[in-house]
Amino acid sequence: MLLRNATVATMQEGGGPYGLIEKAAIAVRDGRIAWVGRDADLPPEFDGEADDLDGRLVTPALIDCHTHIVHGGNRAGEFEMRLAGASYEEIARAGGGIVSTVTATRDADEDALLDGALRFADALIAEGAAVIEVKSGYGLDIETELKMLRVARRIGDMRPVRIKTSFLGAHAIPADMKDRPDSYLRDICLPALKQAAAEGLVDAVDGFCEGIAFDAAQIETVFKEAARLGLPVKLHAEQLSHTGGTMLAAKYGALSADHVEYATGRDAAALADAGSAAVLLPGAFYTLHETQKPPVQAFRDHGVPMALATDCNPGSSPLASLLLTMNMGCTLFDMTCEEALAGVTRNAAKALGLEDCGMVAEGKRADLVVWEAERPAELPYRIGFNPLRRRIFGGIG
Ligand code: DI6
Ligand code: FE
Repeated sequence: MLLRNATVATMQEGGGPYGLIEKAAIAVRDGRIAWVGRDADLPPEFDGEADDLDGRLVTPALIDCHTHIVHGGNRAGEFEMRLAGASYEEIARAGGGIVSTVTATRDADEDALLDGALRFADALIAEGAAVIEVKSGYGLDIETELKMLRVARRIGDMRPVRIKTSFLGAHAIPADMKDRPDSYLRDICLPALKQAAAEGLVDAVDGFCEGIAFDAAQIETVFKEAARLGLPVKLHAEQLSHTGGTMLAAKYGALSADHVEYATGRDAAALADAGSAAVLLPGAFYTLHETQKPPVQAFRDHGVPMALATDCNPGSSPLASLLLTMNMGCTLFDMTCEEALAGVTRNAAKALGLEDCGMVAEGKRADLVVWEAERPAELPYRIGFNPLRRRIFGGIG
């Protein structure tokens, strides 16, 4: 495959805004990018039959590095309750929230869960996603946590997309163990993690460190097990309050700390030292009418890579669009358009520990999107409009 006369946002660092190359060519061989640069400089060995893109924008394919797309049921009723004045935390404490999705997920069989998840995956793919991270965490028993992860893997068999799984057994305390979070972790969560890891179902280990979920000491027991199993960690941290999750994540060299609205400058420094990314989730911020914005300037100052993701889930972020997520990153979190695009490409790859994607560069996978657009700012700029023209996955498409 040879693409010519393109405007390529390579997203390579140090190459000016967006790593942009105008009048560019991209040569693809064996599903990888064999060459990218100015059209005029194309080496003869790559010359041949080409697609003339007429100046259209090409970016790396998008990456959604934080989703909960495998789940049963929906929570439209809670949406109505929140509109009538109930808070997310009140609903969670009253047995709604995550725990209600747990019931629906336990009740659903694998095929039904897969059907539901594919609808969200398809929406993400239609906007150019090539990698989707999928979490467990709506099972809270061994059988259902494993079922969710198996369904997540099956998405990758059914669609041209790569799936990265995160075990999120420490997401909530099941209703029948409400007052025994430590027993839940010891007797269910950790055994589920061990079994899921033994079956090759886990790429990373996640947790929810929050007043309505687990404290940092409890999450640490899960991280210790992850370390024993040789699995990387990530964490839902400082979403609704500051509970020290970011520091814990940094201590364990996490791939990322996610949400992080209540993170401090010290947290940002710790993430930078640990080489962890901050994953910003404006869909949850928007849905919950939050007002505390993540410390974007501190992340910039400390050089923490900022990723953006949908957090697609039935409760706090019923959002299945990375383009809208980019728009929200700009409008709600004051990110630049370049930061928004890096957030769903290069930095999303970092948040998943992936080194073979997220940039248009020699040797990376040929996961690309051709947009009906001339410049990168057109992607986060529009709302509810998809300018995708062509999606290339592993050199095919
Ligand atoms: N934080 C979130 O945003 C999701 N999980 C989490 O720990 C919310 C999940 C839900 O409300 O169902
Ligand atoms: Fe989440």
